[in-house]
Amino acid sequence: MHIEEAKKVVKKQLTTKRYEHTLRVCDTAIELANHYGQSIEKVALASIFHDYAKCHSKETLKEHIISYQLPTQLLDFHHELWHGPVGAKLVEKRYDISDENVLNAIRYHTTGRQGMSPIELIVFVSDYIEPARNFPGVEEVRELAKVNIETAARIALKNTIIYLLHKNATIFPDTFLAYNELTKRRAK
Ligand code: DGI
Ligand code: FE
Ligand code: FE
Repeated sequence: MHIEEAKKVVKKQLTTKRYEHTLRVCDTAIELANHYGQSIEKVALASIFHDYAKCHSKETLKEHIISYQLPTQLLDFHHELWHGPVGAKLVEKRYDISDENVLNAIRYHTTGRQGMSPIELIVFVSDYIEPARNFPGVEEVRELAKVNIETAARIALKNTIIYLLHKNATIFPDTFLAYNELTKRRAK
């Protein structure tokens, strides 16, 4: 699917605010793809679709997790984590997108996971640093993004884990697995 067509399709699924976030993530991700010599097409497609299911109700997301037999472990965690895996599945089914790199970048954009590819890392970090984000610590991640994408992702994960701990929230295992892997690699 071409990027312009993908934008049209996604625009219909999202609120204006969410669609504008999506376009900023896409621009950020294209810049990083250029910087790291990764496929512009794949990174753009994944970032345009990353929040495809974000505006679905909690009930609808839950129904999709059950009917598509996505990991039911998701249902034991915050519903904020559901739109990535559901979005990946819907995009695969509805638009015949089959590239695993693109689908994984959509699927894991919220939690991260162990073994993220460069394309997944770029989408993950771009979602965190797009220009309208103002999380505490985001500026450090913006600066790191062009120095070392793995370090940028590690700090984004660290900040999110700290934020969740302060809220007494649970942390999905994939988030810890991603953080641990990137931290071990850094220590070497
Ligand atoms: O969809 P977006 O708002 O653009 O961003 P996102 O898909 O990264 O959603 C991020 C939110 O999910 C973030 O504010 C924290 C929340 N969240 C809840 N539980 C977890 C979690 N994030 C991670 N990484 N891991 C969790 O277990
Ligand atoms: Fe998201
Ligand atoms: Fe997003």
